[in-house]
Amino acid sequence: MPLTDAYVQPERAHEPEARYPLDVAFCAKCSLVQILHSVPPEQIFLEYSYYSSVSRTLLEHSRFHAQEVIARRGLGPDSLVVEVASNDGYLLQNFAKAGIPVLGIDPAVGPARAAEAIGIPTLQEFFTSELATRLRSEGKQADVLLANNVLAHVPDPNDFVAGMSIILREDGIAEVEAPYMKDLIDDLQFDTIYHEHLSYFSVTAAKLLFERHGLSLNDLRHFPIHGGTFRFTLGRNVDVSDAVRALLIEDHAAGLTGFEYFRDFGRRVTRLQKQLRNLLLELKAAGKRIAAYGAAAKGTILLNSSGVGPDVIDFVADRSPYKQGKLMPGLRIAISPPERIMEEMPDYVLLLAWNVKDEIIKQESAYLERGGRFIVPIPRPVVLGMESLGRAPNRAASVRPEMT
Ligand code: JHZ
Repeated sequence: MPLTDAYVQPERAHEPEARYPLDVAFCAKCSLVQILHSVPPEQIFLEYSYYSSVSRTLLEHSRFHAQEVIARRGLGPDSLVVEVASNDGYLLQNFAKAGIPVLGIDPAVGPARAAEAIGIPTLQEFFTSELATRLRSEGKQADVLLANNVLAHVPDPNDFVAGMSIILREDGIAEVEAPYMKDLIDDLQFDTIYHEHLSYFSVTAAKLLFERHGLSLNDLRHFPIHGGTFRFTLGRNVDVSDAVRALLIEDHAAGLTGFEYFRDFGRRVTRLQKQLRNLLLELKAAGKRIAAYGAAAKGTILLNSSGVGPDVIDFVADRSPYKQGKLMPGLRIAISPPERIMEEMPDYVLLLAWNVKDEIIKQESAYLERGGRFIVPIPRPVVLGMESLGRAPNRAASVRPEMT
């Protein structure tokens, strides 16, 4: 597969593009699922075009997170909130607005600059135990340490969590959000497996990792964001909630700690890819015009692994100005502003950013009202029109049954 975030400038379209092996494996010792081939992080994250603030769903999720932590921990002007992978300041801005000192850490040049521009002090660096030691020696330790959607991205999770332990105050808490591997497997979210994501966590695997570095997994909460995510609350004190205990039992009962659970994943993924491709080709053969929405990293994997290219998809709509005008990596479909959907009225729009489906469908309601349809690819291809969204109750639902 190509690198998911390596959007291609049109003037470089004739140049060949690097592709890397993408295999995923299960460790019978620690239950961690990992990809086997890693790409140097500098190659992925320095020129990074993922800006968290583009998604309102994520902004809202983050605002609630901040409000809840501020209240629970009684944070004020004497506290310090440190966030690793602070991106464009999407989360820390909520603490800063409440007058709480913050420090962001993120290696991505563009997003780190965007954070600085809104007044979020940001260290443009990778977070490691070495950096944590340096910050601690400068007297910087966190009352609250946040690390959302980053644990899966680091090549050395042990060093990363060791760093978390170093920078956390004795009585501080860390909150870590990571996609839940069970949601990935059960809902066939195979397109979230890519080189940016090196590890995929069950609760069991996450707990083992945290504990190895003196951090107790004391609480957790599940959120639908990104297709299913756990927010883990960690501390140096051991105060494990019933929710954690229940989830560890559930991990085991579901079989996440053994290989059997994963055995038919590849076959199910291949079937889904075939269903999607057949559906799209059938529509195309019937003369339908198809676009896609969301130049998401996962979209790169979905399109490339299913062999769906510019012969099928006319363009990919995306609100991010950092992606517009470029081409999707690999099969190279042009990325355009979402307005093009209403201008061209394709018959179908394939929702590559299926995790923010509700936000996008709401935003594109005029498209649906004019007869447009969305194809949601995951966990199985489904066509959504006005009827199936319950807005024209007298007509039959247009959900297409799974194709075999
Ligand atoms: P979105 C990223 O994955 C990469 P991606 C990363 N590695 C990670 O871990 C996950 O996030 C969590 C656009 N959009 O968020 C914005 C609109 O155009 O699903 C994005 O390009 N209009 C950090 O890239 C894309 O869709 C909208 O209304 O798969 C969504 O990408 C909305 C809501 C989004 O993450």
